[in-house]
Amino acid sequence: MRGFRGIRGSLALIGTLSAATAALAEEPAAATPPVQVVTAVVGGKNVYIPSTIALAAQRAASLSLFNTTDKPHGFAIPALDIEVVVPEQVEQRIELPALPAGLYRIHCQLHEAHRSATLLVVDD
Ligand SMILES: [Cu+2]
Repeated sequence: MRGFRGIRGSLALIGTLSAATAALAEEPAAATPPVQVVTAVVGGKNVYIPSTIALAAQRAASLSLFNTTDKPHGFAIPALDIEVVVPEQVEQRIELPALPAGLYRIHCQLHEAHRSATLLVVDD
């Protein structure tokens, strides 16, 4: 039974954190830390980490794109007409507008073999 109470306690904590997150949601986007995305080589493949980037719908957000590799890489979201090139070993910020919920494909416009990612925008 102790384990069960432990889970309930954790759920209560999650509820508290959700309330805190909701309070933060009232802040303008500039006050919210950027969501961090890294381009890295994993197993010989260029990948985005994380490969699924989750954002709240209807809220502007900043992405910090850090290219840890030794080559420039792209970051394109065709549905949003976003296409940037991040030089090697550079961290670059991009601003996303408030978006409707949905799935948005992310890919590297420079390298077809670079593994793609997904922007998941959800109602909260
Ligand atoms: Cu690439």
